[in-house]
Amino acid sequence: MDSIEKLVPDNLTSLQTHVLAEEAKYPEATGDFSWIISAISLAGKTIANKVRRARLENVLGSHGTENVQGEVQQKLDVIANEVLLRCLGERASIAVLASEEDQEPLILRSGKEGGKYCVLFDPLDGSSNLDVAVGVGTIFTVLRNDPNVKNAEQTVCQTGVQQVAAGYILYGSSTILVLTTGHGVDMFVLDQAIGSFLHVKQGLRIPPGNKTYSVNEAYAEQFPTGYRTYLQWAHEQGYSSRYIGSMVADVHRILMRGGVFLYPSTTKNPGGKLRLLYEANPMAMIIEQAGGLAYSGPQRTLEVVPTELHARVPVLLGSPEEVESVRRFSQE
Ligand code: P6P
Repeated sequence: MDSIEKLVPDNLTSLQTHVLAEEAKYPEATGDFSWIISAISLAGKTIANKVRRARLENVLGSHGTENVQGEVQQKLDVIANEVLLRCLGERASIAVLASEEDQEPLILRSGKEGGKYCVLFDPLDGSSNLDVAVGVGTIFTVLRNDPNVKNAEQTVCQTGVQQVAAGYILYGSSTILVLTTGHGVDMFVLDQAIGSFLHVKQGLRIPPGNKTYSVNEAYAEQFPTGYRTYLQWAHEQGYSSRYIGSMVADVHRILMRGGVFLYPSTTKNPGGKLRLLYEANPMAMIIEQAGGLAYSGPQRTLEVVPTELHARVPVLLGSPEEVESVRRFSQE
């Protein structure tokens, strides 16, 4: 298209353009997966608008209920959850939807009825930061439905290596969508003027190292000894600390600049705080696809066998050099 005079400098490659172009590479593709990504995109745009208008529309603060995790639900947790369930619920290829906010998975249809995929998500991770306008996010993962497994929770309890796709939408100073389908990591930015996620980075790679760690040091006394020793070493090495307390924002910074994010097991959360299926696994897939590493205790996160939908794990992820520095001390 070089012949066309470039009077229009605008980026005209949208998420839809990119996903359909990827789909065209696979003759056997039916378009079902692309249709799911389109639903996630629509949900993300809707949630982004509600997040930005939260204080104006008086939807900040607690919804007055607790989720399955026993955490107080923010009004926007419930709103974001409903938006995702409605957008995805209309996709005929989805068998099961599962959310951090709901105890049980939502069964939409069987494999025989066309249910090819399962979509799991944390609708608004970090939502306790909303009232102070800190970046929050939606984390999602796509799995294949196993028609031979009748129990919905068993169907979604797949190891991270089985993920078809994973991504997040960061509602920050801009609205960023990061997506991997197992062939590298792509980044899109929402242009609100035209309502489209525009493709800004292809084949995103995490910097190999960066002397920055991201952890809630208030819990340091509760960490396993090796992690405390690592922190002492990092202080001596002149590391800087960056911690937002919103996983999507913290991990996005690590993806873009390098460094290491860690949420070890603590005496309060001996199995870790972050959820395996819809937080750790999607983030681990993205970080690995970008050339980084992700561990949960001694195991590669993507190989941890889930015991239940809301299973929690410790998380250590980031630049290879930085993750290995932690592992030298944690001896896991
Ligand atoms: P803490 C938010 O509640 C969250 O689930 C993640 O987004 C974040 O990384 C973590 O918990 C923060 O936990 O214990 O440091 O407040």
